[in-house]
Amino acid sequence: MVDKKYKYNIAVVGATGAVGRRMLVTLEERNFPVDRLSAFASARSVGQRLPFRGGVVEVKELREDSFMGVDIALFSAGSSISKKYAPIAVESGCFVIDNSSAWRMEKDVPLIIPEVNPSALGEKCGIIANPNCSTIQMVVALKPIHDQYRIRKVFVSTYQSVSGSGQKAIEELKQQSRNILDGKSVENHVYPHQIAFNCLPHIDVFMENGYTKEEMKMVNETHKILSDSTIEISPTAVRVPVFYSHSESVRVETELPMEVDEVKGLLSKSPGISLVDNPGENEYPLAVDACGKGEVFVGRVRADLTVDNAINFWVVSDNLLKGAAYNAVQIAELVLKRLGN
Ligand code: 25A
Ligand code: L14
Repeated sequence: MVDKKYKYNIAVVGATGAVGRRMLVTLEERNFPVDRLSAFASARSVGQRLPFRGGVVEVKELREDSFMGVDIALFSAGSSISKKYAPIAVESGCFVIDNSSAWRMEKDVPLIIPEVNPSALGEKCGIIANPNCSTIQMVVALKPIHDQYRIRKVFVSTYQSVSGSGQKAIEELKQQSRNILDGKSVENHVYPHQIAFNCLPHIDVFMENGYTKEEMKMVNETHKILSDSTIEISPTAVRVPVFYSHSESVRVETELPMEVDEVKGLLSKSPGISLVDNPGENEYPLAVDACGKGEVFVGRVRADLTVDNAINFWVVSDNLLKGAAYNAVQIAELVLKRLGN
């Protein structure tokens, strides 16, 4: 395991992807104590040069012996790569922070949002899982409300950007938009239908209960992160033709009564949250404003019209940052703290 020392050898697996590139940027921006940075991807990307700290890092092909001498490995290359290579990386003595869904619900794998459940990191750990992007931004907003008023039910609809499905989906939305505006026909490869100028109530695969896997991740991961399976959650996940940042409409019912102004005060001083709630000036969270930022933006906080103990709000965050790369680097910082640095 990692020795106490000032700088660490870091590997990014899936470094050429939409999330991997932001992992490099976030390590740099947060001035993470990196000694050597290794960038891994598939054979397709070997030799590509990625910018890092004023220089470049050359991409290498991921192999079983890639983790020799690595202290912390950040994975974002999809579930099958994580299933195969995360145990190999742990075996070579490094911490793995995994962004895929492969390990999240495993009993001994901590599932961490640093503002919400840092203590779940535990004493010994090999693989640490980064939650799903839609779950992270919702739970950052739910946590202070749950602590204060005890949440009973959550109804949530998501408006998720295409970058969640990786770089190929970003290209698909661009190409389809151009073709439609030029009066040409469109092709779809990543999604089952045209995404440009459309909304798809379908993210990840359908399960037997009629919900999608993305929707069930929001239920199961929230229970695990908040250590409370009694919270009832009813999700609908929708893909919208937006490039970056996910938005969510959330309705929360609590055991104790809430005052809207009190909830706003609570949210505004909670870690990782920025309250943007000034409808008189047309100010509320927007995907285009959240893009490139690490916080979770909350607004449109208002009393429910049907019962006393419920509120509605709108929550927006950059899915590639707080939903993935930024949260992963924050977890890496927790690991360093645990090591005494
Ligand atoms: O398998 P799943 O679970 O269904 O996951 C599907 C995809 O979702 C993305 C990720 O796509 C993943 O492949 N993803 C996963 N978790 C995500 C999350 N939380 C997530 N997206 C958002 N939020 P991706 O395309 O963004 O990144 C894939 C990365 O994995 C590398 N990879 C693939 N197979 C591999 C492998 N690495 C090692 N071994 C393998 N067998 C993949 O590398 C990429 O880094 P690549 O060599 O295939 O590179 C893809 C090429 O795409 C171009 N490109 C990507 N991003 C950009 C870009 N070009 C310009 N700008 C960009 N931002 C490059 O040309 C690159 O070479
Ligand atoms: O489970 O397609 O983290 O938007 C996140 C992105 C699943 C797919 C996860 C998408 C992925 C999702």
